[in-house]
Amino acid sequence: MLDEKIIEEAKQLILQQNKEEAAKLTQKVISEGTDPLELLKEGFIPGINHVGDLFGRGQLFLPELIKAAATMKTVTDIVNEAIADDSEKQQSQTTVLIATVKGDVHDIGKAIVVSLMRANGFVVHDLGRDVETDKIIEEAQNVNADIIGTSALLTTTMPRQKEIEEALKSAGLRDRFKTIVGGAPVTPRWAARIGADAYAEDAQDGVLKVKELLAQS
Ligand code: B1M
Repeated sequence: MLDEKIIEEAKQLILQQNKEEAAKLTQKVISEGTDPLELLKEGFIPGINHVGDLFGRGQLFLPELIKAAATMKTVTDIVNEAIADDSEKQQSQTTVLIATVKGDVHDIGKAIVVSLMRANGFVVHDLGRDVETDKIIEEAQNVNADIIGTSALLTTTMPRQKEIEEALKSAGLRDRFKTIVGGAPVTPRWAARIGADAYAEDAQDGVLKVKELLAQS
């Protein structure tokens, strides 16, 4: 369990866009043997969400949002590396293809999802961000994926997740892959509406949903 003071410090460091101190705090927590995912979940993620709220209300501007995002990226890179080091790397036969949809460059959350899935032994092909629907489907076939996972952070890019479902159907490939959708504005209702196989709230839930989908098939 993390100390309340550390959690608060993590939130503040994101708000202050203090990359160096945020990196130091993350290293310290890892070296003390505390779960770094808890630091992300309880401290840094609420911090960046608060930044997003301030930005949305016009109380903080794009340069600050970019600096806060860079701070967030630094700490998630450190955590992702720690998760990878920690894993026993027992590779399963499950292949997941992941991408942030076209028009969307948000990839901090997706990177956490990718790391945790890899740490759980899944083979993950990460196509990056701003990826065209056709490319996602083509690559899913090339790598013989079992699951296609997509992330969307903008209400304007969520429809791309629907486009993927429709493109899979028209290519006669809908039964070939299971699909998981995630991202801050995405909801279980949206997932059901577009016909995705699962919705994942966060990285841990993403791993759980992959396991559930595999158990069903
Ligand atoms: Co932008 N942005 N942003 N942004 N940004 C949001 C999303 C916004 C809500 C902020 C706000 O206004 N309140 C808003 C969207 C509003 C809307 O859609 N209605 C917004 C906007 C408007 C924009 C721009 C348009 C701003 C501009 O240019 N004027 C622009 C768009 C660029 C584009 O994509 N075309 C933009 C740009 C950026 C930055 C580049 C500066 C930066 C992104 C940097 C990067 O990712 N490399 C950025 C950031 C950092 C944010 C906020 C503040 C934080 C996002 C984040 O990293 N969260 C965000 C506010 C918010 O989301 N509340 C905001 C932390 C991360 C760990 O969480 O990504 O949600 P998240 O991932 C979670 C879960 O969602 C889930 O697990 C993750 C781990 O727990 N998950 C999955 C995600 N994908 C999953 C996939 C899965 C499973 C789970 O399976 C496949």
